Amino acid sequence: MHKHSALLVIDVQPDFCPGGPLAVPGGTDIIPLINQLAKKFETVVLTQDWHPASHISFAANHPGRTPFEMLSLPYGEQVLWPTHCVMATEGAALHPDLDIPHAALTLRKGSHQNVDSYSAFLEADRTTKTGLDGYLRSRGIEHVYLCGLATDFCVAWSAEDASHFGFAATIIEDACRAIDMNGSLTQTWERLSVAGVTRLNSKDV
Ligand code: VGL
Ligand code: ZN
Repeated sequence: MHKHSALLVIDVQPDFCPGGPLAVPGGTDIIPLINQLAKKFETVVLTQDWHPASHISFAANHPGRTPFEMLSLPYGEQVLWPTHCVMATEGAALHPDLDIPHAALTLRKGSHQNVDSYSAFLEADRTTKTGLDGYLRSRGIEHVYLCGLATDFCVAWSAEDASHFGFAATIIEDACRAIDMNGSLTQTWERLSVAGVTRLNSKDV
């Protein structure tokens, strides 16, 4: 792979895999493929969704609310999720089957109590940066490839922001799995194509 390309492996964590509280169907099936893909990239960044137990995105922190309802917050509409990826718990660890020893950076996101962060670049307030844009830029990266969980949330938001920050962005479609809540996957692909994000099959990487 070109030295100006990086692979972002988004949120491959037990809590998003079958058996976890926010299981993405087929979540573990993509891990062998991701391990193989990563061998093609010199620069690999892993991300972890990483929330305090008191996080604003958890339905459990809003009495009377249930998971998958929407809540209006100062920064916009927030999906209320089952409690997931609580910092330093086993479910928030990198999945033990990930085998990417050369990954140079693990980036944690979503640790501010009052703001969610699907994106690996920008929190949901759309102003607080994680610093990933600067990290990639200072390493000469121009093209970001994305894989992981979940296609229609953290992968999509990260891809859209990568494009927004001036990187070419490509989602490796068969190396992702979606939550697909109320048609969110179809809407997401439409939004991504407007943002200039491209999609590719792993065999074509
Ligand atoms: C994610 C919902 C809540 C994701 C993270 O990784 O796609 N989805 N937090
Ligand atoms: Zn989360």
